[in-house]
Amino acid sequence: MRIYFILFLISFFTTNVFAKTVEVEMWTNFNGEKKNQRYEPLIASIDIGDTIIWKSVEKSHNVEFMKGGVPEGVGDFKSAISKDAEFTFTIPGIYAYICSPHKTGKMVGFVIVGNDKSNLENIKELKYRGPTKKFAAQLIEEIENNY
Ligand SMILES: [Cu+2]
Repeated sequence: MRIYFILFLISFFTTNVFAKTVEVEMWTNFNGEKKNQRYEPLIASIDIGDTIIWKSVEKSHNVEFMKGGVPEGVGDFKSAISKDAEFTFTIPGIYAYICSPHKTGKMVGFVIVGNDKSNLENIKELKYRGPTKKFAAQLIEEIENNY
């Protein structure tokens, strides 16, 4: 009996048995506003082991991790346009992602995994282009102050 309890404890601490799935929506006309393309929520704070599903609520969007915008050890991720996308986050830190067709059009989002903001400086120094630059700066300020 005791061995089962020990095995249970080991599995409990090596996998997140409470792992959950969080939805982030991809919008073209968010809130009924024309060309208000964005992710909702813009910032998602999740636990290690959780999965995000990006829902293609309106077409022509995807998810692409920014180069240098993820914690060390995380590989590239780029999803198909107009399709739901899914990623399970096993490495803590901040993830910056963009929509490939709208990376200069303010379509940027962030995921914070395991309350770990240790790569915040890297996230600040990424090359955000066009109007995305100002928008990303606002979101990063919010991450810095409120997460
Ligand atoms: Cu887009």
